[in-house]
Amino acid sequence: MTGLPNARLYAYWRSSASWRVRIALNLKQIPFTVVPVHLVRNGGEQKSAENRERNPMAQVPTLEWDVPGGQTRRLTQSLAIVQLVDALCPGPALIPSDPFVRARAWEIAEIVNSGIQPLQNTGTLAAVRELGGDAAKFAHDAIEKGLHALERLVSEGHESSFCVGDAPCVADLCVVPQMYNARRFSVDLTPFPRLVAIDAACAKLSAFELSHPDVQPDAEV
Ligand SMILES: N[C@@H](CCC(=O)N[C@@H](CS)C(=O)NCC(=O)O)C(=O)O
Repeated sequence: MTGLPNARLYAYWRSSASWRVRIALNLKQIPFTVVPVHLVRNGGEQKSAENRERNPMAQVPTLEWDVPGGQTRRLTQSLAIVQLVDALCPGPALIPSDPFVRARAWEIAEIVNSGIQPLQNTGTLAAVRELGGDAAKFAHDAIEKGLHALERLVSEGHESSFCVGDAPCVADLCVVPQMYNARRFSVDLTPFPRLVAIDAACAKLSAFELSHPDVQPDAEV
């Protein structure tokens, strides 16, 4: 019995926020079923009434699970979900215990979560296009700026293969999907050797392999 019985993850294969949650669940070895929500088809299934009901921002991911008494619980926002998974499920810690290392991990996670990803999200890029802007350049420049900040932070004071310690944590869960998006938007990764090395170290771990977009049930590769 896990802390999240019969977990269902409403997700899209290439959604970086969904990917963060998949890594968390896989690191904790929590069984879960992926329920695909297609972000492009039919004008975007995330905007459907069913998805709005489960996700107030009309986005993915949403995690749903059963609780005693026949009820279902639901949570949105990938980083809130990661915190809950870490608190409820045994296994490797996703959030470091040392106060400064923990704060640094959140600092890195927040640069991705609020400083980069929202600026290259499908909905934002559609709005940039509608306003007559160059969406690909907008996304490229936002990612490049964020990666410069991240490279500085992950280079400070330690030589480990991961963002802040000797094991992957919430920071790595955010950085790895963001590196995939950097490649999608043709960002030159030469100035970011530490981030490239962290991405490569994580890619070798089975929890990250299982979480990769290309192996999701709704992957279009
Ligand atoms: N802060 C949210 C971000 C969620 C988010 O931006 N989801 C994207 C996919 S990565 C989405 O659903 N985009 C479609 C849309 O906004 O219409 C989280 O961490 O869960």
